[in-house]
Amino acid sequence: MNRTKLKVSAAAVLAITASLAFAQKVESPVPIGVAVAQTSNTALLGQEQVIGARFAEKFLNARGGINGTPFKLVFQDAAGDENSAINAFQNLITKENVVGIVGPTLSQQAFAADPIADRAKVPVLGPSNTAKGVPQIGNYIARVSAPVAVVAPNAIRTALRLDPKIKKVAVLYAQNDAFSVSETGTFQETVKAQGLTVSTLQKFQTTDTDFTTQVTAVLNADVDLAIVSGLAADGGNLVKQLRQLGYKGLIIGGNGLNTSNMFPVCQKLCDGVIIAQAYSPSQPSAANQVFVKEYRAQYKKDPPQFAAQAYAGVQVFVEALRAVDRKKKIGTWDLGDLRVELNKQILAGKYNTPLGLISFDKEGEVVQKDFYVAQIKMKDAKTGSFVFLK
Ligand code: 1QQ
Repeated sequence: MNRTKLKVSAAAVLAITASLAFAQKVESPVPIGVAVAQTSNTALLGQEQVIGARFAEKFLNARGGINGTPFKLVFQDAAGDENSAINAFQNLITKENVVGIVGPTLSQQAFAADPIADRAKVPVLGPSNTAKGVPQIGNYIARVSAPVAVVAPNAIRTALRLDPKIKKVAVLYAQNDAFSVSETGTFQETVKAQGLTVSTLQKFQTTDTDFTTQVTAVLNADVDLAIVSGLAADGGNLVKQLRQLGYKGLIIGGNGLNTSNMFPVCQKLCDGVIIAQAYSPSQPSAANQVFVKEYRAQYKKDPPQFAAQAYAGVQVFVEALRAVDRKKKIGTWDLGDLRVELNKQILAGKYNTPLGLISFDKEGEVVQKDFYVAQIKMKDAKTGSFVFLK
């Protein structure tokens, strides 16, 4: 009798030890992963995301964090390629024990790294993954970055308002980048839907620096509008070479050119490029007014789209964590269980962000109302700004 009792309790001890080894408490401060490009050419885009995310960390922690429990952002450089994004995600999930991840910077990277988080049941919010198909990667993948299908057509409609005589269009895109391929698809459909003609379709690589072939084709096609889908360094060089070789018509840049970090590349020749926006500093939401005020005070300029979207990504995590914490104190959750609950809560909530009021559909696609178009105005070779068009 006594021996049996002893056996049972030994088994119980074993079971408890085993469950302790697997159960993992949520750390304090609560770690939220941020895997964006801090190095490589993609850092031209990622730098603004780091600023936006840091800004949200400071601002939201100063307002109580997660109902009194602070959170911290854990950064892992996802650079500009797929492997770096995969490594960053793996580190955050298995070594840093994050509750979720804001990242990566590029859709091209999301298609490689997001499935890893999805299999590990770790919620991901894409801060700038706008290609078709990103939220459909898995149940744990959502995005705060509105898709190209919704954002990009606005640039063409605005170009037509600025110059109603546009008929012939050159379309150029980076064929080695998933976002650029997706965006050019939307641009080409919109061009046709507006009754315009794609007179030449030119491809390049995001690693290209010489665009003589493509620019020559554009000049030969005698177009009124050139539409570029690429990233910041290649896109900036292409814009520069279009102008240097004598192209005079309007230029639309896609989301990959949507940063003042492109100004050092095309300098004065960036002037006039039209870019659709998923964010405006004049967004009237209370959340944005506070964001803009504090951002201006710190950086002496208006916040750019990529900063606002990264801010929104962190904010969604924090507000969803607050809701989960109200059900059961954050520090008492098992990490695996919390990640699952957090994912459900993200999809269930509504968030009053600098992008305006956003929510998600059941696939994790962002539901957002307001979109804009801006035009680059260069003051001199180095300084310029995005002027929002009515
Ligand atoms: C994507 C993008 C990039 C241009 C954002 C930095 O929209 O890869 O989806």
